[in-house]
Order: sequence, then structure tokens, then C-alpha cells
Amino acid sequence: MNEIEQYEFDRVGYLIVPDLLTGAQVKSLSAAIDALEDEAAIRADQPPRKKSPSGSVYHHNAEKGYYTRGAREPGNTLIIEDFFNADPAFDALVNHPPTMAYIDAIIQERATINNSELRIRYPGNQTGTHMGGPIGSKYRYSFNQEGINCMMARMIYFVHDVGPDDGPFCVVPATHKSNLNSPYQGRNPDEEPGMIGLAAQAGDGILFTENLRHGGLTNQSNTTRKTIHVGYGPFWMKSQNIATLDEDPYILSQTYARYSPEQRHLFRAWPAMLEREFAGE
Ligand SMILES: O=C(O)CCC(=O)C(=O)O
Repeated sequence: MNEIEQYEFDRVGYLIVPDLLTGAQVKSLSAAIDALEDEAAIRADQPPRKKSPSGSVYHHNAEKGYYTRGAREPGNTLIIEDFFNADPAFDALVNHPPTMAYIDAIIQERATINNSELRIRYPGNQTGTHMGGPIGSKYRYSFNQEGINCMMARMIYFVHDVGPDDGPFCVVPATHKSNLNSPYQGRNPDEEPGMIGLAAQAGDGILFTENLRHGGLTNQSNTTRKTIHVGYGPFWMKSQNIATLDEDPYILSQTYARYSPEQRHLFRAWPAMLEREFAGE
């Protein structure tokens, strides 16, 4: 992360990273999302069900190791959490060197992956505005003697172009430093003053602090918006996926089996486990 990128990230709370993925990665990730969408869309309202602490109800596919909710229909979103378990194509994003160069520059303690979701947003859908301002300590953005100090940050990966009408990710710049909560009523991102949509191209990434006020503008096009979201935080923070909130990272034994030690490191929440891992136990 160079000096200009650090300055811009600190100033506005997000950074668009062009060409974060190779063309081959875009192709294979896109195919993996499509295949998982086909399967999850059929199962989303079927048992077994799990109710998250926030009340959302998910279908749990224990064999493939993912949770899903929503529906494949206009106006709706299909969310697939813990997708890393479901297809080895996603392994390319675990210990992805260009991503880690950014993450290690903005999270001061050893960073681990605490959030993984595919967002498949059908025409007419929007993502309600959330976060921004004094949101408490869990996701806070701060700056200290060592520099940028994020408690939680996310990288969004784009596998197709997303223009202004395609339901872009949106932010109210600089609200990660705001001292006041947003006074605007409702969660409609299309109507919130100061909200801007961030267009991106296939292969780009958008890095942002979870402290920033954000959401997704209404998808006004006829195409479905599909993005990959991966969250990071200090190693002691447990899962920040909605279905498994504050549980241990949900990684199947077969997923661990195909990971390198460095990739496993990114799901090792606790130092003792890490030590055993590297001792070969
Ligand atoms: O891209 C979107 O529609 C919203 C994404 C979001 O809220 C998130 O990644 O936290």
C-alpha cells in the first residue's frame, strides 16, 4: 500500500484498487459464483435452517459448508456465507498476496479472515445503508503512532463491470471519522445525502473500513450484480458472518486439508491453536 493509497484510505475510508485480480482469476471465480448460485437458489428456503443472532434465517448446507438466505427473484438478494468451503476456486483469495499487502497495512495485529459472503443482487435490489460515525469499538477506525488501525475492513472483488445503474457499492465518504450518527431517517441509500456509488470493473477490488457508512444503490439494470466480499480483523475477533456471528471460523476439515500453512493461518483465531499447527500436531 503506497503513500498515496494510505493517504486516500485514511481521508475517505475506502480505496478502489484497479486490476487486483488477473483475467484468469476473474474467469474462474465468476464460474464458481454462477455454479454456487444455481445450487443455493434452490436450497435457500429449505431445511436445515439456522436462525442468526440478528433473526435472519439461513439454510445450512453442511456437506459443502455454506449458509445461504434470500431468493433468486427481482428485488431480492441471495447471500452465500462461508463460500470458501464450497469450491476450491475460491482458494485463490485466501492469502492472496496483493490483497494481503493492503490488509497488513491497515490492521495492526495479526489479521485473520472473519467474514466471507457472496452477494448476488437481482434487478431492483438495494442494500440498506449502515454503519458510519461513532459505532462503538468493534468495527472502529482509528489512527495511532503506528498508523492506520482498522478493527474490521473488507475487500470487495469484482468479477464483472458494475456501472452507476448496476447496483454499485456505495459510501458516504469520510463518515468513518464522523463524530455524530447520521441524522437521516431510513436506510434507503438512493436517498441519503452524501452517498456516492462506486463504479468498478472486472478484476478491481474495493477496500473499505467497516466504520464507513455504506450500502448498495438500487440495481436499475436488467443484469444481476455478483460480488465477493471478504472481511478481515485482528486474530482475536471471531466470525463476523451473520449466520455464525461470534462463533469460531467455519472451515470444514476438507477445506483445511487443501490449504497451505499460510492459508490456515488466516483462519486460526487463537495463538495456541496456531502454535500447535506449526508444531505439526
Ligand atoms: O455491496 C453492497 O450491496 C453492500 C455491501 C456491504 O454492505 C458490505 O460489504 O458490508
